[in-house]
Amino acid sequence: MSGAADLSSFGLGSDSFITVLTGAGVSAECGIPTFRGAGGLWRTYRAEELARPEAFREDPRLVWEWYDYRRGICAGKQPNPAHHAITRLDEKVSDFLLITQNVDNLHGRAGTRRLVELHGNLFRARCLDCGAVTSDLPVPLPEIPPHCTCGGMLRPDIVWFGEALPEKAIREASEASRDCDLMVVAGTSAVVQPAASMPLLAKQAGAHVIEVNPDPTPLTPYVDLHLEGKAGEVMPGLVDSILELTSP
Ligand code: BV8
Ligand code: ZN
Repeated sequence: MSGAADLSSFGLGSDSFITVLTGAGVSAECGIPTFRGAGGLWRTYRAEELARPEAFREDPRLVWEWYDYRRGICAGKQPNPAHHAITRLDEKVSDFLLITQNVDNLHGRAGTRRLVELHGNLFRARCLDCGAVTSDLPVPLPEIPPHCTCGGMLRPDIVWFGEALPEKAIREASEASRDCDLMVVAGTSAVVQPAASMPLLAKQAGAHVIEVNPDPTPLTPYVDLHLEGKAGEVMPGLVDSILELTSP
């Protein structure tokens, strides 16, 4: 389905603040398994079992093997038309922010600059001892678990279940959710908090919310428009429709 839509009733103009919230579904057409879809398994584990601080404490090697496996998958993929469509919004809309739950770095590689990574990034790691953050770890890792130049063990710079999101990311994303005129929610099952509450924050603050997903989600009953389809097929047309209304 094309994403071209009649948004004339949304009252959008050149001064509109446009936000986009993305989840793993936006990267599905790159061949990256989503979390809760069929491909969400690795060996015999589910993401929720390994993406936890307790799992890392118990077996840092196993958790790093999982992350290195995912780093290898993502490093070999290219952004898809959905990533590029979002970058077009970033380049052409004066007031814009992408809020992503994704850690695959594909939005950054597609050239989107105004983005908040709620859950961190697969290609960054943080030292447990000195706190230094590095983005220079080779793919695949030469040693598992990797160590910092200070000798401390590195952990993925990822927000695990039960961990607080980075303060700055939460603040920026929540403010944008409350201030925006339109939020496009693409490729998320809308179950993981606090991200899943952000479209409701936007709606309650008076924004219009558009959902792009082949399937309904818990958010669907609350959105102004649900475009049923794959993000790579829907987003380019939807972005065209938005830019028609917001271009000066
Ligand atoms: C926090 C990094 C508090 C890891 C991720 C009960 C028990 C325990 C905890 C909780 C609980 N209830 C609530 C919680 C909190 C918990 C939570 O929400 N759990 C859920 C599962 C119920 N949240 C947390 O723990 C968060 N922290 O609350 O901290 C706190 C406060 C102060 C001090 C201490 C603590 C932390 C959450 C972050 C977890 N980390 N990622 C890693 O990647 O390894 S979350 C992980 O899920 C990914 O980031 C992913 O993005 C995210 C959400 O999943 P989706 O992106 O939506 O992906 P999913 O597979 O689910 O869905 C894909 C969708 O795409 C589907 O709808 C599908 O239809 C669609 N799709 C498929 N193909 C396409 C498509 N759409 C478009 N196009 C396509 N082609
Ligand atoms: Zn260190």
